[in-house]
Parts: sequence; C-alpha cells; structure tokens
Amino acid sequence: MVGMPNTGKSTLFNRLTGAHAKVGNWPGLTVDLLSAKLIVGDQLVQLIDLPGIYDLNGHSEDERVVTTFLAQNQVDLVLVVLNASQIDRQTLLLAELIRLGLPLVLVLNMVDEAAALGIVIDAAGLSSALGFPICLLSAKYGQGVEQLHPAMRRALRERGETHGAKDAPATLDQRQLEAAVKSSVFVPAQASHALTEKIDRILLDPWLGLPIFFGVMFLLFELVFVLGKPIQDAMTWGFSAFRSGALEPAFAGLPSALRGLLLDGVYNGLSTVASFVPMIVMFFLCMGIVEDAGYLSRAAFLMDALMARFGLDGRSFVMVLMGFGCNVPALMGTRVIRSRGLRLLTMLVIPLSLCSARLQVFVFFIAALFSARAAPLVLFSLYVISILSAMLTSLLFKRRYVNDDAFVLEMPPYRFPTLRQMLLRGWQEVRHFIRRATRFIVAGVVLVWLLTNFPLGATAGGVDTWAGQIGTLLNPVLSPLGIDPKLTIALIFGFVAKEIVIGSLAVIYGQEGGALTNAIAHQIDWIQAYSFMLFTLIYTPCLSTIATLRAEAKNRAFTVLAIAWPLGLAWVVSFLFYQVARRLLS
Ligand SMILES: Nc1nc2c(ncn2[C@@H]2O[C@H](COP(=O)(O)OP(=O)(O)OP(=O)(O)O)[C@@H](O)[C@H]2O)c(=O)[nH]1
Ligand SMILES: [Mg+2]
Repeated sequence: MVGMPNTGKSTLFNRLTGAHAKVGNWPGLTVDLLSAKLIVGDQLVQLIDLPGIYDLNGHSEDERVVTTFLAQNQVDLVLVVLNASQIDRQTLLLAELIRLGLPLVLVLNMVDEAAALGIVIDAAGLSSALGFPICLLSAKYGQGVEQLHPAMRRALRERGETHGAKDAPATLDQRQLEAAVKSSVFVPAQASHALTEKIDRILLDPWLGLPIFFGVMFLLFELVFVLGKPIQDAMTWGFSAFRSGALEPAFAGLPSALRGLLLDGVYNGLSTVASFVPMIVMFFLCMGIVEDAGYLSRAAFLMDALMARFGLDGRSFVMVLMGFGCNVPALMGTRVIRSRGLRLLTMLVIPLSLCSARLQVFVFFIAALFSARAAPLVLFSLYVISILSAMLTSLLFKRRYVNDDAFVLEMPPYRFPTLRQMLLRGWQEVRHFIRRATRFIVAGVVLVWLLTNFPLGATAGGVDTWAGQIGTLLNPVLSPLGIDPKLTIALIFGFVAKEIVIGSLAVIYGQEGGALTNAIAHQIDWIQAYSFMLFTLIYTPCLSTIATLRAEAKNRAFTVLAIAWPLGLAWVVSFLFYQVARRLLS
C-alpha cells in the first residue's frame, strides 16, 4: 500500500487484515513497514502498510523506507491509496507509481468526506481512461470495501497472464493523467470543510489558540486523574482482599522465604503496577481522541513560531506530545523530519517528555503526599516542567544541531474518532503494557526482592542487605536531593523501565496498596517526594528508549550525550528545588 501521508492506508490495512496498525489524523504516523497475511481468492498474499510519502524522490528516513522497499522486493501489486477529496493534488505520486510499471489498483479512500464536499467521481470512466481498476471506498466506515477483493484478485491474475509485458498505463504521462482526472472528477467550486474552518477560526486564533490548547491539555489530565483514581483505588482494594482472603491461606504451608518471594515480591510488585492499567489506558484513549480528531496538527501550527526560537519546529513539539504516551514511538516518529540536525535535536528532547510509565510513579506519590485538591495541579506542574526542560535542552544544543529545512504543515480536516478505533487503541495499549510487564516487571521485582532480602541473615529491607549497601554507597550523591536509600534502589531499577519503580517500592517496603502509600507518607515529606518526582521525570530514560535512540541516531557520541545530559540535569534541578524548598518552607 503506497500513498500520501494521512490518506487512510493504515485504516484500510487494519480493516483488510484485522491487524493493529496505529492510525491517527496526523500525516506521518506510520514510519516503518508493517506486514500482515491476507487471503485473496485462492492466494495467500502479504500486504505491506508503508509510511506515507509525497513523492518517490524524497530523502527523509520514512520515505527511504518506501523507496528501499520498492527497490528490494518483488512487488506483485501496488495498492495506491489516495484521498478521494484531493485527487487533483495527489496525481504527481500516482504518475510516478505508474511509471514504475507495476500492476496497480487505485483506491480512492474517504468517499464519505468527498461526498460531503459534493465531489462526484466517475470511477468507471476514470478506470477505463487510465487502464487499471479503481475502487471508491471508505476505509473508516467500511462502505465499498467489498469491491477491493475482486479487484485485487483480478489484478493478481492478469499479472500472471501478461507476465513481463508493460501495459499501456506505464506510458501515461502526467498531463494525460491530469486530463483524465479532470474529465471524470467533478469538484464543486466551493469544496471546503465548512465545519473545520469554523472550528479553526477559534482554535487557531492568534490570541485564543494557545490558551485553549493548554486548557484542553489541562482538562485532559484532570479527567484522566478524576476518572481513573476511583477505579484504581477499587483495584488496589480488590488486590489486597485477594491476597489476604485467598493467597495467604493458600501459601501458608510454603517455606517462609518462598512465600515471601511469591507474596511480597511477585504479587505485591505486579498487583501494585497492574492497578495503574485503567488509568494508563484512559490516558491513551484521551490522547488518541485528541490525535484522531486532528488537533495535533493544530498544536504543531500554534507552537511552531515559539518552537523556532528554540531551534525546533511544530513537528518536534508534536513528537514531544506523543512522547507523553511513550517515548519510543515518538523517537521513531522523528523519521519524517528531513533535517538531520533538527531530527537529532528533537530526539534529544523527547526523552524528557513525561511518559505514561512515569505518570504511574507520579500518581502514586501525589496520592500519598498531596491533598486531593492539590493533586491535579501538582501533576500538571510536572508536565509543564517536562516541557520546560525540553526547551532548556534545545536552547543549549540548538547551535550544535542546526535545523536546515523549512517545514510545510498539512492541516487535515477534523474527524470524529469511531468507537471501533478507540477500542482498538485501548486494547493495543493493554497489550503493550502486558508485554512490557512480562519482560521487565516480573524479573525486576524478583531481583529487587533478592537484593532487599539477602545476604542470609540480614533484616529484610534493612541497611545490611545488598540493596541497603548500594543505597548507602550512593547516599552521598542523592541525599542532597532528599532521596533516601530506599528510594535510591527504586531509581536504579527505573533505569530499566519506569514501570518497575512502584513495584519495587512495594517490594522494598514489603507492603502493597493503601499500606504502601501510608508507609511512604510516614517516611518522607512532600518536599522529598517532589524532588524524587523531578529526578524521576528528567533522569535517564528507560532501556527501550535508549536502545531506540541508538538505533535511530546511529551515532555513539549522540547516544552518550542523550544519556548523560538528562542525568546531570535531573540532579541539578532536584538539588536546586530541594535545597531552596527546605530552606524556605521548613
Ligand atoms: N472520514 C474518513 N476518515 C478516514 C477514512 N480512512 C481513514 N480515515 C482517517 O484518516 C486519518 C488517517 O488515517 P491513517 O490510516 O492513519 O492514514 P495513513 O495513510 O496510514 O497515514 P500515514 O501513516 O501518516 O501515512 C485517521 O484519522 C483516520 O481515522 C475514511 O474512509 N473516511
Ligand atoms: Mg499509516
């Protein structure tokens, strides 16, 4: 599947194959190829969802993914996906693809929008003028998708018959193509998205735009918190009840060390982390709605001028926003940026975005040490600091990584997310979480349990355990930040994945649920907690992020910088906050 960005390729791909490619109303969402199997007639075919491209000669990383793929693979059929309401603007790419001489099926997607704009397309006429099949359909709502299978089947069969011979279409030139489109596509004089324009008059207003944007973001985080917290509390209660009601009696006969490992290690760690799943899923759903509605492009537009002062652009800002979900896809999303300098600078700031794994840690500490009224504000302040530290970083490094490319922003119309898309999205996040949980968290909590219970004879969680010794060793570095040895151990594990932090605290304190919250509230005050949160926010991102940084940047010095700089910055920020707050407030 080849086509311009944001034409609905991934949506169609998901509909045809039942796969879970990420979909969003933002050009350049897919940056890597994704393949899935599909039965067409009596053949098993492999369908590839490619990143969107503007033309075949582009040289950004995501466009190279497409050209390399086309050059290195024996392609049997190209599904060209165009936006039915913008055919006139997309013929350039179509002409280039025709010139490749491969069998084509043309998909004109988003007929629902085209119809609403009053655009009428004579598919049969266009098809006979161009010499290849054309399907008018709507990938999102499903209308017309059923024509695609027979069309693909026929095209694949004919390819077998006319093997090697180039068909007439390969000789079509750009002018003939445009003429054919002109005679079969009727576009009314005023084909504009009236509602989108109306909304944009307010949302893109030079004065109102930014305050509205930050207001929307604030409401979004507040909503996640207000709705998510009760669900999380209920889950925490349920996990505790299950432990005391079912697990403790069941494990009563086991040797005490094994029982400790299973209950205080694996169960406490996992259940504490699992209770955050509803909030994380809710967070992704809200971000998904913002993204799928098309507001991200507006955010990019609104922030572009401001970001330019920091050596970044509107797209970098959107990547930082996407990083609020998870830093890894945001880092990969920078592939759409052509300028190497801008791309590296953006990759340097993305790990500072407050990802959902860090959100868990903060929600936990905020609930333990701040009042319910202060909670959303405290959380929002951390998001603001996340963006401020990104800006500080780019200010300091913008001369080293210079942006040498102007960027043209496409502003898609607003679109309603469908329930189907939202559910798919929520499910993907749960799956992602479970995958990470099995990979890191179980191993992490077991390791923490070992460190906090051995060598033999040491009191669990005490200073003479291995964990205690490590904590004491690092104490001189971290105690000026108000971070005690127990929190230090959690931070060390946070290097691997931030999801482990709370799970390991559960193990270190030997408590879970409400008891853990109380234990922590008794041992540290809010100044220490905030300092710890600042450090967690800024310091070195998780291992997956570092691995992605290395793979995307392909530069060792840059990777080292991307690890060392946030670590140093985290120390300085927490140090300043802690020392000043201690002197002023106590
Ligand atoms: N109205 C309407 N919207 C659609 C249709 N198909 C897809 N969309 C929306 O268009 C937007 C882009 O869809 P994607 O499937 O992510 O587009 P893509 O071509 O994969 O985009 P890139 O990966 O960036 O190249 C999303 O908001 C979809 O919900 C359709 O048939 N009608
Ligand atoms: Mg896509």
